[in-house]
Amino acid sequence: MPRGRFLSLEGGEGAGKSTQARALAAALRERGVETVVTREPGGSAGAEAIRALLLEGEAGRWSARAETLLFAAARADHVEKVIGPALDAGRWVICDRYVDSTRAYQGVAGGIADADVLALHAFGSKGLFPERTFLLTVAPDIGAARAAERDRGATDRFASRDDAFHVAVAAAFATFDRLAEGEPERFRRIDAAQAPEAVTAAMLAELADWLP
Ligand code: T5A
Repeated sequence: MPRGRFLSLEGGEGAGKSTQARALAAALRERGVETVVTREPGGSAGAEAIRALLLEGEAGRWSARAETLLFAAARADHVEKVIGPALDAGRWVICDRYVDSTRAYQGVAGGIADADVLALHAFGSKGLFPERTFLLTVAPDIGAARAAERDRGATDRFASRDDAFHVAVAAAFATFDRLAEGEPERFRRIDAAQAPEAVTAAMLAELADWLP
């Protein structure tokens, strides 16, 4: 049984990651590829319990260090209980956010050193990285408008943070844009301002080398 492929979707708020995770999974299933869609934070029972700790409560509930540890703990459970077994069973896994989100939000935006995020990832999740990461790019104001329309006033701890945090997050993703240039085999930049069908088609084109 060949091991499945591990894909992740990253990008700013409202870029369309969840929409595209579902659409890409449907397109892969149509091609006969058994596909699991999952998300972070969360994705396993334990990680979903940690997600509630992370997304609920006031903005200053956790320090950046505590928050980084919680994300790493959630990911460790997710990898052990869901992602690893699915890949071992030959299924493809599409993960809506993964460790690059920690590198961007807690790392660049929260001031935690990338080396520390990666060291926690090496310990907690045995350093498992996706083979391909789609970086969905959209102007922050378009993403924010999409998310606001979807949420209609409801927010979580992350979405309710102040403008300075969101500017820092935009800077984080600009940094990863540059990082992606250094790792072109894994990262594929996708223009997420296009219509949803065009975004899905662009991701499929970037998987052409693996598709049956
Ligand atoms: N976080 C997460 C960290 O700080 N560190 C970490 O390590 C991790 C893993 C998670 C929060 O946690 C933080 C980052 C986040 O702040 P969440 O509730 O899981 O929060 O939500 P997000 O991942 O932030 O999801 P987003 O709000 O960014 O939304 P998506 O998934 O990018 O967008 P989606 O698909 O829900 O689409 C938004 C709206 O736009 C429409 C959709 O229909 C929807 O209404 N849309 C489009 N409209 C026009 N054209 C398109 N191409 C469209 N695509 C989607």
